[in-house]
Amino acid sequence: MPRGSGTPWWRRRSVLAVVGIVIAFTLVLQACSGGDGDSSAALGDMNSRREAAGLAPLTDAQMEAAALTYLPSGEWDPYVMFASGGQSGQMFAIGVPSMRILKSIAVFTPEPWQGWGFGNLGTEEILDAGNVDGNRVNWADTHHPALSETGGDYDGEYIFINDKANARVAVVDLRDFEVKQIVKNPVAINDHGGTKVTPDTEWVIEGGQYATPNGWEYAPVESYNEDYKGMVTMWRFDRTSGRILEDQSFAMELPPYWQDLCDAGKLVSDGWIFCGSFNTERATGAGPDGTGEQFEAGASARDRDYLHVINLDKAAEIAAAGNTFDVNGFPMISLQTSIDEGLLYFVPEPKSPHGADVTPGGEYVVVSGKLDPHVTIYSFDKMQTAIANQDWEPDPYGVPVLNFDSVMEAQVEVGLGPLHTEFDADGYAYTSIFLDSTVAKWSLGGENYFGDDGWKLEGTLPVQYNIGHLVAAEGDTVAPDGGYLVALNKWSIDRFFPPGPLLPQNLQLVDISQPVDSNPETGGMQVLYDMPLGMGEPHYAQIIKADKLQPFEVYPEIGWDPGVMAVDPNAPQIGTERVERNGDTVEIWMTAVRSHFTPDRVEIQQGDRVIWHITNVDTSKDATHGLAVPGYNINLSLEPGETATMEFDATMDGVFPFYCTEFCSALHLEMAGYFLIEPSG
Ligand code: RUQ
Ligand code: CUA
Repeated sequence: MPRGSGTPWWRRRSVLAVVGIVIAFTLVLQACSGGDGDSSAALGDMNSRREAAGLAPLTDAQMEAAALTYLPSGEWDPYVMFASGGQSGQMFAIGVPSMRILKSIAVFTPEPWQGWGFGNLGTEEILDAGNVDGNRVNWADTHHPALSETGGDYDGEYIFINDKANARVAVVDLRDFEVKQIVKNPVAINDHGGTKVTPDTEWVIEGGQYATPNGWEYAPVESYNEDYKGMVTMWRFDRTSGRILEDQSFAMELPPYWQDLCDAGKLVSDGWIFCGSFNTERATGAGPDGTGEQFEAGASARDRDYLHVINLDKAAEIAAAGNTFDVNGFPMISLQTSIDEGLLYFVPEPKSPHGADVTPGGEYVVVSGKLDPHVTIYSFDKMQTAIANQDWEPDPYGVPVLNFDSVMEAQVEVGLGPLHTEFDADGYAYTSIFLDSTVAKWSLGGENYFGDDGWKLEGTLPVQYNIGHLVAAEGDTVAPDGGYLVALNKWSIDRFFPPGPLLPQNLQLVDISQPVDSNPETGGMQVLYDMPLGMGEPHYAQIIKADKLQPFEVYPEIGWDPGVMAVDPNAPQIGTERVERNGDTVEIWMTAVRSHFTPDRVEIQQGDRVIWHITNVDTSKDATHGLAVPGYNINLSLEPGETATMEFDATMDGVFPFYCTEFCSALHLEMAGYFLIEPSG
């Protein structure tokens, strides 16, 4: 467990690294400036070059920040951040500390560079699994990525992410950074409280948000209190197949409060989950005639809402025993069963709460109140005592509400509009403060951290502007790394050139490697870098040590089907290329290699059903080929070894030159072919 005493290895190393980089930088500058031995003269030299380029001069501190984020060509980032892509429906992989974008991973939204959803049947089937009542929903609002964990620590194998808009969850395999599965939640049409995973990734948590009747059936809003329901869904994950097992998953019915972000217990609280909520007022909005109260006021009227404390292990037993009812073919534990079996408890949480973050040792749950200047820290141990002592009052549905004073451990005043909290290796917590636009650093108390010296604000760092989530390196695991933190800011006014009225998000890299007393105001925190991201609004992100990731360099065998992560026995191979006709169906087996397709002329009849297989038989790193077929909305990306299949009806006649869309060789333009469709009749 991290303690306040002693300097962890990474801090010593980063201090040395800073000193080393600054010295090296100075030496280089001295060499360039004729070695006059004066670092400010060297800085002056650099600044005169900046001035000549029309840039403002740098201070020493800014020069240091630049040196701390600059990676020379060829040096890799020690960390990778996975950020949700917000309205883009995707997920972004970003190197830390350079903040270089490595990939926008196609998830819920078709993406042409990766050939995601443009004719490749494997990708179409995954996207179709996320259909809502048969409708393809081509976008998503991705919120919370969750890396798979072993023993509460990231293992680098999978990452999950939710779609808040449509209540869907996707599974990404980190061997190829591609989505393998999308599941649509059968009981809810929207979500928010996920994804989070349990410490060994047995369960992927998807909590609800805006209450609807189960299965989003129609019910008049007048019957809100009886017919509308909240939910949390527990998706069973099977690591061997890399799939969510829908038939072993279940949901829990909750009161129609609006459930918010969840977190899984760990170590001492393993087996439990915690979800915030708001709108325990059960406001239902204002109609056009002015009846009712708008949600903004109606859903924030009460002083307290409820942290949901759920006994997951016991709930899983109840679900496995079949003590459930059926919603769209999916098992759901009724609210009454949860109450009778002791699966669900509430804890009052102050003033429009947000965030529920479990400390590294699992001892405490940290909750913020959007309209309360404190974070409130609850003790898991005290919750268990309160449960054992029946120290509670029922809510209107009969759910036990534990006595606030019995379970509250501490409150720390951190600023206006606190949201989310992450942790470092030394026992400090970092909370994003939306209204103040700051990151607050505070010390954890209790015997595993700073004891009686804890529960204290240590400093605040201004960020630009209005931070939502924040993420520290491995900062929500049992063993946070510290070192780096990224503030995911919602507003970026005046920070960058404005590309029209829609401004990019501002991701700010923060150095948290320095001791509190190095800067009493900020508690040692320092902004190093501003990164504009004009691709969607990242909500949450997670940062993993890069050496925990073991991605394929090329697919292991020629003819690899990424959808099943195995060789497709029907994949075209060198020597098996052919075109076969069977009635009105034409089946093509084609290979691609630098710089040709085999065959590169295919002639069919209008009205034929086309089944087109293609394998990239190249085996060298990054030798990707594309396949574009004009007019038919087809575009594939075939990474080395990959095979894909398309199926379509040749409705249009004409001559369709198909070609490779990746500039793969000197004769890339020659990597083309003719697809001739002779008119029928
Ligand atoms: S919660 S608005 Cu991540 Cu702050 Cu979604
Ligand atoms: Cu293959 Cu260009």
